[in-house]
Amino acid sequence: MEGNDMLNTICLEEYGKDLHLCSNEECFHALMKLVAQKGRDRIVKDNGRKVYYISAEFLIGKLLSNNLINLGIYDEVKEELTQAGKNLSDIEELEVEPSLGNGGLGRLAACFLDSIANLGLNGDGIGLNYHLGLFKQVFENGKQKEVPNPWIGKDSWLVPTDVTYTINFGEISVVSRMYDINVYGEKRTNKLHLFDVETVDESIVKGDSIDFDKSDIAKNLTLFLYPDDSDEQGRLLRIYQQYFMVSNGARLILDECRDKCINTGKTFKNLSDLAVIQINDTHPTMVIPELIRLLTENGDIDGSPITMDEAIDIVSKSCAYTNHTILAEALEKWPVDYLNRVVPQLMPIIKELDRRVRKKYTDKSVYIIDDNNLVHMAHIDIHYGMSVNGVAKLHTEILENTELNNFYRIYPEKFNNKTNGITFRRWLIHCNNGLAKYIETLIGSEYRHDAEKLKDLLKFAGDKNVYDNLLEIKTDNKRNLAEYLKQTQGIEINPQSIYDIQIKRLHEYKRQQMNALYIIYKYFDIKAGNIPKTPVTVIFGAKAAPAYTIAKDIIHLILTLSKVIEADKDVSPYLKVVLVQNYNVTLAEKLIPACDISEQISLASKEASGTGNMKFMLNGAVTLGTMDGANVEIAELVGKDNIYTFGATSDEVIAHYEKCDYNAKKLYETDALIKKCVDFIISDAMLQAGDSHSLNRLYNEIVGKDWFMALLDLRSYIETKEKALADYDDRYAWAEKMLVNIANAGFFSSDRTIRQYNEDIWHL
Ligand code: GFP
Repeated sequence: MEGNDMLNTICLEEYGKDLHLCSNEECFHALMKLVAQKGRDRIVKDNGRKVYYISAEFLIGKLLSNNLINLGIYDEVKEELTQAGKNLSDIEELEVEPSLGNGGLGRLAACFLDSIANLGLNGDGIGLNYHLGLFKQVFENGKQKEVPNPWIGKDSWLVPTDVTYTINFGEISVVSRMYDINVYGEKRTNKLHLFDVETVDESIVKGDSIDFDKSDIAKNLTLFLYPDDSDEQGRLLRIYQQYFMVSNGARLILDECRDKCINTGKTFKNLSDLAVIQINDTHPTMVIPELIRLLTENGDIDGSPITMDEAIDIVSKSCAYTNHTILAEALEKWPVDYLNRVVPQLMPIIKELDRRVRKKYTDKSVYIIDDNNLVHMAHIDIHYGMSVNGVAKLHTEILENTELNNFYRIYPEKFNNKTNGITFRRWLIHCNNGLAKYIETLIGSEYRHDAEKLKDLLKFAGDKNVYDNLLEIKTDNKRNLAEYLKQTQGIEINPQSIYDIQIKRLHEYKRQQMNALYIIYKYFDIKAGNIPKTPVTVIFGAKAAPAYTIAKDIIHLILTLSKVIEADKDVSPYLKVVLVQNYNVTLAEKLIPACDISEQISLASKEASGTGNMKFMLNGAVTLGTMDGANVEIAELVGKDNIYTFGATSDEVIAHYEKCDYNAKKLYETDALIKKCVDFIISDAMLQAGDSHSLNRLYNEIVGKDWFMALLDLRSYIETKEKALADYDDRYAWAEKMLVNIANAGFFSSDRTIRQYNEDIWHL
């Protein structure tokens, strides 16, 4: 068939045999070739203004199917493979997922690169090539163990380039090399540039651990993302990594702009006409002083000098900052002493930036260097960038009115909101192709380019035939997930049960512990004879940061609960608890299409946006959540009948923190239900099945502190979740909620978000 032997042609060239005779490995390799061939036509000459998205994380996921979709050859390739007796998903299993991110921050960066390329915009990513990734999570004796997660194999999408720089630190210099991953879009091919150090040495990692000599920078610089920073060496290493990323990035940007200047008769004074640098969270902040340093030290393209005033002006017009959290722990502050040791060449510039702020403002809270000699990275971004954005309506309001109010009063014009989004190409068309195709039979394929068109689905409200089909697709996905978990993790779940899913980084503010307390409630309820009509499977996926003790205790609690419930034959047929091992993008792609209830239960005001919430809704799950982050916007879009909200409002929570009047112990002592649930953590059954030290520590933390107020919302959470579970049994009423959620998800396309970044900030 014409056009349908693309792969076969490559197989003949590469292996001298037909596709059907090739192994899956050979097919994978041939597919990579095909993608490279097709993507080549879309390489557009880089002229004009370009956005550089700098980020410590890019959680890109497997790329094969995504690339085929973005190149518009997915269906054809799938068909050709099927004809040859091959299966695309089997081949995809061979691909190793790049381990270059941690959570929502990194996944957002990946969705953004996808949308930038698909909208035909000129924009590349800049990050680091961590060889062993974040870490791979394995469970041993009911606890998380971290092991290296090597992902760069012979068939990786990384392409080495001849771009290299010598990067100087206080005491040493290293030589970098840039590797590229192509980002294919419908309209153009962009790049993700990942910098690496030539001397990196994986063999310094001790055995099957994530432990290594933190002082040997030349060998360890690009081993891990977020290496343990619980000691001074670890914190210094983070600064080494950050400077390495931005110094390489800054040089690349200036080199590319130099070429463009020569072609267009511009100079570095016009840098902001040629480059806009989006700083993703505070990790890349040093790009600001580094660019200023390079401009003042090296001068303009013709060698003429650039003054400090000019350099600051040029850089301030080119940089924009995105804030992703209001948690103090994540707003980085580096001791002057550390910066002096690692990047002494930047300190005079940072001091100069601070001096200028002090000259203008008396309010100490906006200084860059505080009285304790800490450098507030976000303050550099805000004073010396042209835009500051939050990532959901509520989050931006909190930044403006509370967290960054002192800055907002100085620079109201810089503040803006860009509600996050997700790429529908990965999070619907790829991961839930059955649903995507079905939607197409109802409303046509236009929604693929204009996500708002999903609203047309509302015409089918009340159509039982459509409801039957939606429910059937969901059931298929649930069966597929059950099979996948059985095959890959040996976990058995019941596809007839309700899938209630919470997948995200493990953090107390995201409140996996509150979900665990609900499970305990449910356990008692079933024990008391209240058998649910439909069994429930509560599924978690979460990694805990290696040095975050309480988060690891929560993992232990979930795994221990899972064991205790499994062993209890009165309860286990109706309630199952699962924590999948090593949650990543690949697993998310299987979990999300299969989900019935999407858990978005952060303490109001703490989750800047969330993006999992959007993926779930798009795939027909119903949200159970607090009025936090983008949940607020989801609730506005779907209406109160199609979402389950509960808990304290963000104003109430902020007031509790201000007045310091939250008292977990009192709630525990005065509410018998709460006490019963919390006490179960250290019951005989749990202590026999788990580790008493860890369970006791967590119990004490919850009763004595509960910083993220799980006990405050526990009662309303239990009530609301019970209501959602009961509603599930009215299948058509539930299907209507599914339909309304899918139909209203269009707003959360990252194509929309990127259009807004472009209109308001980038102007490409
Ligand atoms: C962070 C925030 C989320 C937000 C993402 C992307 O994600 O609320 O949606 O950034 O902006 F917390 P995590 O890294 O915490 O998952």
